[in-house]
Amino acid sequence: MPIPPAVAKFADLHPKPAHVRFQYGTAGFRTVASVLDSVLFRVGVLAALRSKKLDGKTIGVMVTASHNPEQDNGVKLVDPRGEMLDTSWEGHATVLSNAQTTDDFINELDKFVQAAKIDLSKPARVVYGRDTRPSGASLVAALEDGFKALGAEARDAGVTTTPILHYLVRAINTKGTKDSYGDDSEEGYFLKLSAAYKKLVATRQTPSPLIIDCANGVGAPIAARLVEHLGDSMPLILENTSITTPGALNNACGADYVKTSQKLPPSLDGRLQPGQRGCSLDGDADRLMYFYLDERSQFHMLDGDKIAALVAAFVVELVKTAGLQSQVKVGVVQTAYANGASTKYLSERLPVRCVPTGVKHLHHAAEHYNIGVYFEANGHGTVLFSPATQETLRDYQPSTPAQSTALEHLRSLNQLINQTVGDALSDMLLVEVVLAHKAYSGLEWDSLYVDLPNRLVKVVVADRNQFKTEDAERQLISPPGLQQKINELVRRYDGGRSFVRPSGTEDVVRVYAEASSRAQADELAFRVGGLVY
Ligand code: 16G
Ligand code: ZN
Repeated sequence: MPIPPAVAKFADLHPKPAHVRFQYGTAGFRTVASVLDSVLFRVGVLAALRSKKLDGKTIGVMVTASHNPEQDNGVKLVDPRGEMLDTSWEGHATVLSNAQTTDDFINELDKFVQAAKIDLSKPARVVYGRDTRPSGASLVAALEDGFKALGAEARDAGVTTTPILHYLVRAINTKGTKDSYGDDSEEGYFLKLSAAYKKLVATRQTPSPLIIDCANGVGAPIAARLVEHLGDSMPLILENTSITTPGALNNACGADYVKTSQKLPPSLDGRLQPGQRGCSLDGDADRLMYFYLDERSQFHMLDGDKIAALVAAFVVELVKTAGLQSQVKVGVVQTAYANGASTKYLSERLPVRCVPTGVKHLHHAAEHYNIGVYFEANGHGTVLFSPATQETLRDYQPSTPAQSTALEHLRSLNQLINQTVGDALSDMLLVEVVLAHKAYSGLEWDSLYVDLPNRLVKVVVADRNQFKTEDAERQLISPPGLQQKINELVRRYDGGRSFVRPSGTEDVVRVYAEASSRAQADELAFRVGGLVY
């Protein structure tokens, strides 16, 4: 079947700007919003094709640039189970986005449809959403033209978070089956999370209020609805909720600001009281950073590594109490950026694997455990219960009241946790559950282990593609000889560790260093940076 003529007609309305090269990277397409119109249209076409290829299963499209500045935007595709687009299609997305003229685009499309054996007569279904960026509405209009060009049945999820969009995709595709993921609506999402949370904390004291820095993004309206659903079970105070103030999004606030500057967002000065817990979401609410002020008003950050430590230890304990330790193996997945102290803490308790940066690597590795906990240090992560484990939890017959309670908690965690992707709000409730069960304050949680001082620097190089890594990005294999020089340097630092990798999202090389003192970590990072430059 040839490409329908409507595609060329619509494509003419969305010409590709000259001299721009696009790439579908670890976070989909992401760049300044002003050049993205043609990309959005073509992604609309591609999403429809992906659905046709998968026999009409619903594909998700999220328009967001996450923690990037407000003038950026981006788009990524979500596969039917709510996971990231299959890697084998990323290259096709890149090729289609770079076809210069409408004719080139139709040619590439035709080649791709043939090669991938896509039956164009199949139905296509998509669901799409966007964050609060001012460029979102017009980019979505371009996306919708892509859907129309192939006659896809399209459902608009409106302004929503990335994790809710992933949830919707899975919920739509499992509707009416035994694997139903929940009602396929935002309301269904809130009901699922809040019901599970209330069960898990039913016999606990109401916690002290938690401040949420919403990054002036979509997390604000969504967290406000969560507040309504949680009622008295969880006092939440929303800050940085200005979603219509120009320039406010992710500006000196949000999870990425907290992680990279290791500071309290200035807007929370005087709002967060000593001893009180606070947390930051990013611009699409899939990353979470916790923090607190000690009695001397000193800021302490609780990052993705600290969340992994807290959550993994709790899950292991529940599995053991339930008497399931021989059937349910819990494991953790980290990247090279995980603080060495967290890796040590976790390795003493359960298996830990290190994989390359990027959610898809972590997610896939976590699927190999019965319960896989993964978090990036930057606050993106979740916990996966394998299908077999979910069955075990369903069928298991506990033999003591303690076993029965632990089993109920595991079942509720399985409901509370958004298993399609990292979800700041679901993760926040998860953290709150563990803190309530352990009666931990921020300080006690922080004391699980002490972070090794570390430093991350960016180095601008002539060609970052020269930098090639192996061993989960911990070793350079190119440029030749460089790794050896790094090793020689690292050996001179007490507790030293350092690695170099090309960024997947910026045109820079990143250098990470860790050592037993702040000064040594800084020095090591700058000296390794000097080798790279
Ligand atoms: C992307 C990744 C994130 C990773 C970051 C690393 C996804 C959805 N996001 O934001 O997981 O930590 O890139 O950036 O995979 P870098 O390659 O520039 O260091
Ligand atoms: Zn994000």
